[in-house]
Amino acid sequence: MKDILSAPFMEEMVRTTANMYRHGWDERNGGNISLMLDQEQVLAYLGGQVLRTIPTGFSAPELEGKYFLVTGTGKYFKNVEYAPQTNLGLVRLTEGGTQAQLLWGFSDGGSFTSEFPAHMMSHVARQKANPANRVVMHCHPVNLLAMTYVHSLDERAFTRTLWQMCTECIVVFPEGVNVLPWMLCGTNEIGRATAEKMSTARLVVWAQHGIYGAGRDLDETFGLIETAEKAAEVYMKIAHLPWINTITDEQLHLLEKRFNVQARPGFLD
Ligand code: 2HA
Ligand code: ZN
Repeated sequence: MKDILSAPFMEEMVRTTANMYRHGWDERNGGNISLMLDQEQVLAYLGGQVLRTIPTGFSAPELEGKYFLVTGTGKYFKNVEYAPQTNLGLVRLTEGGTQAQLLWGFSDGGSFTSEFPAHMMSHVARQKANPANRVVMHCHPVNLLAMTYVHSLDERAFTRTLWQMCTECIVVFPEGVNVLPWMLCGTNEIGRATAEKMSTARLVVWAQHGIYGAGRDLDETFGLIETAEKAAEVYMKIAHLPWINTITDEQLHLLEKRFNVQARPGFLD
């Protein structure tokens, strides 16, 4: 059996958590990632022996038999690269998604992230929107967070501001961002609300908390959050200054045509 620590998906997960930490997106135990894996990918490294079974507290029949590499509750992204086996776990969902069989990791007796419901429900929503979706990522990027204190949380208004802050934004996330008002985190309720927002966009802002991103792979998802966060950073640098130039709707339409993307209907004039 090959060493799972040298699996490409493991190396990428470790690199990604380290990168996110260095961006300042994941202080202390902030943030969490789940990566959906194929059975063949997993069984190349593990015999499939179940170490223990952890109840999930929700049901997700669509995810029956699916495998996820996921960050642990209370664990620090900063530490993942030094002890992947303690800070990450690999689980298979069974019994209609109500149970998670631990196949590897959480070696100190730990468990998956407290945001597991939001992750799993978002995977269901994104798989429906695009079956190639494999990743859900949550973190606390400072400028996006700051923006939720000073900007309207209206999704059209929030999206348009981000699109106006960097030329690339409308190309990277033409569907825009969705926004949830402040809600109690770690609950099935915020999980359901996040998943509903995920059906129309790969980015969901949690006001006064952070952001959720989803995508085909870790790079795409990281890049989505990175681009939105850069736009929010520009906004936070200029929000209090006289604003004498912008990217116009006419120019945003030019970008749509040039890069063959379709902006969210109704979001451009
Ligand atoms: O896991 O980010 O939202 C820590 C969090 C909770
Ligand atoms: Zn959080």
